[in-house]
Amino acid sequence: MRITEYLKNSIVIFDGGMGTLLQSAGIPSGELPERWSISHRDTVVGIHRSYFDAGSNVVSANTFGANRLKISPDELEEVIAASLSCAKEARDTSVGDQPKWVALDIGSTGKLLAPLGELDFEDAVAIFAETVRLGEKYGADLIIIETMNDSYETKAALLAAKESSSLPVFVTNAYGADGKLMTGADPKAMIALLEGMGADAIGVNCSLGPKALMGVVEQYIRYSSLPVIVQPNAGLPRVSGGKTVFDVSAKEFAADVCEMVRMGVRVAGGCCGTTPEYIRALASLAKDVSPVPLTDKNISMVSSYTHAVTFGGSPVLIGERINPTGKKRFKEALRANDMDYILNEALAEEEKGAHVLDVNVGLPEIDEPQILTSAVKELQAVTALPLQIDTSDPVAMEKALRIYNGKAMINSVSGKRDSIEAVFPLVKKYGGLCVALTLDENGIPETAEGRANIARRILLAAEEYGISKKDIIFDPLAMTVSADGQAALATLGALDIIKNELGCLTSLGVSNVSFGLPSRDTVTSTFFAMALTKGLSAAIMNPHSTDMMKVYYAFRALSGLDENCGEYISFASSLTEAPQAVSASAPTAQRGVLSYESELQEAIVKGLKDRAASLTERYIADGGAPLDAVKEHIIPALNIVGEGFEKKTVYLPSLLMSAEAAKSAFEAVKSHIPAGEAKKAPFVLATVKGDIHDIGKNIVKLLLENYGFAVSDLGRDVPPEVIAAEAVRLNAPIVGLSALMTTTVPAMEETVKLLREKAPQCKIIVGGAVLTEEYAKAIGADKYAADAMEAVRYAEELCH
Ligand code: B1M
Repeated sequence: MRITEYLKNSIVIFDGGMGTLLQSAGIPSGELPERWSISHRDTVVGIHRSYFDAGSNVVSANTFGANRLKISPDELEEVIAASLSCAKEARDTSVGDQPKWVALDIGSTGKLLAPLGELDFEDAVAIFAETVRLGEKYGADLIIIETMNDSYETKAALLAAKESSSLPVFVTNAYGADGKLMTGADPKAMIALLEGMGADAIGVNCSLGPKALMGVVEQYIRYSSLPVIVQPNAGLPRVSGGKTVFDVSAKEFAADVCEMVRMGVRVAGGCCGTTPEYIRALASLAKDVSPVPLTDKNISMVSSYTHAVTFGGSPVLIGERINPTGKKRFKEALRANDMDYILNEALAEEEKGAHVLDVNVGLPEIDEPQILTSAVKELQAVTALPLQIDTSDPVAMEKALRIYNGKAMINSVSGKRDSIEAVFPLVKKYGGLCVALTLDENGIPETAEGRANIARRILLAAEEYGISKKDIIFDPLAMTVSADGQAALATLGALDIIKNELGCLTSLGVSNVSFGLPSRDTVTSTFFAMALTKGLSAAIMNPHSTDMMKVYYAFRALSGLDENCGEYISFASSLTEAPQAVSASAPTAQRGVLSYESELQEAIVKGLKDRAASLTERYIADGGAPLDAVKEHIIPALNIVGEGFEKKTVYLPSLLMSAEAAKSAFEAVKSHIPAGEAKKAPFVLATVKGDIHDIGKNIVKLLLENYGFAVSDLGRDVPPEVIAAEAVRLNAPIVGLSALMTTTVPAMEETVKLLREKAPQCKIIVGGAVLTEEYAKAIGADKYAADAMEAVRYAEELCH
């Protein structure tokens, strides 16, 4: 029986940790565990068998790291074949008579995907696809994608699994103590993404002990319609007496995980630190629990890499401004491939309160698939809002949906056969909430009933493609009221039928209704209010229109959606402070709503690379000293992001984008400070081992060179031996070390020690955000420099 059939009415027990058991069996640190399926076959078979004997229905083959990045292509097939054969032998020779399956286990590649890291999304898909094909070839019954802490890599792995095999796919993510993935996604975002793409079971693994995961698990049970998986660690690992130990006992683990099974979890097992003893205890408790029936939660969601937006409750505002229609400046920007213009529009709409951003870059003379894809890539690097992919070109739509990091809104399908055949397969494959326009080959029906009939036909077609009603949102088409006095009423009539008779979501591009009339905002916002009272779920609208936002906030307050009218009151007070609605392209100061001290700071905080560089150029052209740009703008901007990161309001992707923007600003500064002639002593400079922060170190280098020092910059993450060897080679009188993290100060200390031993002639300057005078003394450095200039002054003193 396929495991997905069995799961419909049963609880499935997975296995527990593999790595901890291999360590107990003596695997040396640094050796790839997957190779043991060949070199220590009996050990691996024995571990799998002990899990089956303990009551597991599924064991995960020893393939967690079996991918081309870690194992050469020649060896990969042999490793995967051997690993699956170990698992199958264990299945065939174990004692229990429970149903048993073996899973191809897929873990992270260990690389971050672009733009956060170097790995291209499609390369990641190809890497996973190779493993998947081999897994299916060598007899896996299912695939488990696990311990993923980045939504984008999870998407790449799931896409590869769906495209390259017909096996059931289970997916689990590793959440931090804050209930989010490392790159920021919360459980609802992952549920939206993975359900949309057709995973068979989803959930949580690794991370923390079962108690600490309870909140995340509850969310999966509440929002997911799929079977939920839980495979926690036996608590957080810690090192004691040179060994890794876990604090949660088998008994406690089994009781906690079984409690989750009673709450509705359908697939349970363990991760790091759990052993067959844990699984035996869990299986014996879980066998007396009746599975909680699976229910369709019927929640309509779209998502970004951080969060989901739910439809059907409070109205959803979809920003309409990333669209060239009627916008000369936007068209020019598109032709010139000026992404900053689009990014600024997006950020301005976000600031004004949009929940989703429509992205339309359709111009006849541009390469729409290419521009739409790059706009989506760049947008998702600077905004956390979900996107609506708006195009009539199915090639562009597919390309954009593929690389979108989340579950997108898709704009649009219509009742035309061609449109349904082009768009619905994409909705099914990539997931999405699809806007369906109530028009067909005969045009737009004039009557409400005519439009509702098209909606009915679209719903039937969606069902044929296996697309759920919750993933369709109908747009009954707002027509221009100045051309037809009955137009708005027909739209509202259709909306009423679609919402109340068909029980479906609705969306309207409201602005069209007022075309050709004076004071358009008055008409549009009144129409918006009328539509909201008929139950409109979402509007594609201009969030810069104060009239529209007034209606939105007042509607929420009047509908009991705004506790104590709090949001309405704060919106109303912001109106008195900043009464004007100004376009995104206006300078920040005019927008009057931001608290950054300069546009340059804002550009860095928001991760706008090109803008940061051009503003730096402008600052210097206007007479600003290049180094003041660093001191007054670049560093304070990074401090804002750093604080946000600490408070968990900013996630790693944004931190990286800001760092990139700071770098490009810094490059601009650099081009205005020519290096002085290297006439002074050699200066060895490095960021210490384990630390990849190099912005501060690069500033130190720039200044030193400017003062004539011959800097040998060893880069970042540099081992003590390399630094010492360079100091010896150059007989350098000074070495400068930078460290930005508490965790890398010990590496600095180690480097200082080694330098004292190997290059006793040199003086050592240390710096970096976490260091203090006392720290510097304690680790034996000669000098602590609070900033780059202090480092230069000290070097000057030494060399005179
Ligand atoms: Co990260 N990061 N980061 N980060 N990052 C910090 C340092 C952090 C304080 C943020 C926070 O939580 N508030 C925190 C460390 C916490 C701690 O240990 N106390 C942190 C963390 C935790 C991390 C990661 C672990 C996040 C993760 O992956 N979960 C990860 C670490 C990866 C690693 O190193 N192994 C990480 C990654 C990154 C990015 C890659 C995204 C990026 C770095 C990009 C790059 O450098 N190429 C980044 C950034 C940008 C920051 C913040 C926001 C800014 C750092 C910076 O460039 N400041 C930072 C928060 C903050 O500091 N506000 C943060 C501007 C720079 C000019 O200042 O380097 O201090 P600074 O240099 C100054 C002086 O200190 C001095 O001169 C410079 C100015 O004149 N100075 C010297 C520096 N070195 C000197 C040497 C000298 C003399 C003076 O003589 C030789």
